Amino acid sequence: MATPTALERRPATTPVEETLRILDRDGGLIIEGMFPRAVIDAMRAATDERAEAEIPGAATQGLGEDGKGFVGANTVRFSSLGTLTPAYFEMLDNEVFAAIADAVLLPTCGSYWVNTGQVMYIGPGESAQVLHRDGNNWWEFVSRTWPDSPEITLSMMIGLDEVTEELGATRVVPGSHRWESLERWGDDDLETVPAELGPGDALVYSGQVLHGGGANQTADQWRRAMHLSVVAGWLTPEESNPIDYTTEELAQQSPRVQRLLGHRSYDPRPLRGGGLWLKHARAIEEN
Ligand SMILES: O=C(O)CCC(=O)C(=O)O
Repeated sequence: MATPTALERRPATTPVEETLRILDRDGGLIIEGMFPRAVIDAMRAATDERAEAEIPGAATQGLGEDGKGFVGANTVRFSSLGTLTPAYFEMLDNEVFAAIADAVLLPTCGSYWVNTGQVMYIGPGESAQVLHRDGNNWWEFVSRTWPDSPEITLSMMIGLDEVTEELGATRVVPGSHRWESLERWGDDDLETVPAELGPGDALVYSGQVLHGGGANQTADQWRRAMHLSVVAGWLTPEESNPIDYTTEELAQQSPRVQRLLGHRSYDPRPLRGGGLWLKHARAIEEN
């Protein structure tokens, strides 16, 4: 397949079947207007304030100094977003994303939960992030099953502001989710296309597609975006979301939000096997 020169863009009203068709073919697409502007504005106000207190380049994601090519030397990253603003819970309750994630992930799990909910503000002069597949977090599984790996994780990059190529829009290698070799890493210059976003637009992409944050080519502007991803409930997420919130703090949230944040147990249906993430041998919500 020839590499497309741009990712497909569709409005949030697009039937899920059409979204799934493009996702399956290219590995990612942009859904315009996925999140209401008021929610994005509330999120952005909270994250801008918090970003002021962060030291650029301080993120490590457990990778230490060697990981700067991944987390960035002039990039601000932080998580636990529901502790900053309730707008995060509204973002988690998004019906459009739920329909896509259900279709992509429920064939391989009874339920899924948040993998990562993280602000990624790329600073002026930052170089491009190394291209990677989000599914490689579960390398022991993916490396044994590739190229027939089932989908286990689904991700979004969400614009909190205008995200242009110059500012460091995420770069995607369309079709790389179908490559035979997991060791082929893609060429930044030849094979990637930028996912430019407006506020509230989302790049939705398979955990199997190569992508990475773009270089910020400006001298004084930040790329304001956030990442939100989910993973099959039988896998350990990248972030320890459940311990960010008490049961009481999530009591008013929907069952979907409670489940996404690990305050409900894993329901194995319709698969065989017992429940997971139980408390006193009962589902958390029954305790
Ligand atoms: O910042 C971006 O555009 C992408 C970041 C990313 O893919 C990651 O850190 O896993």
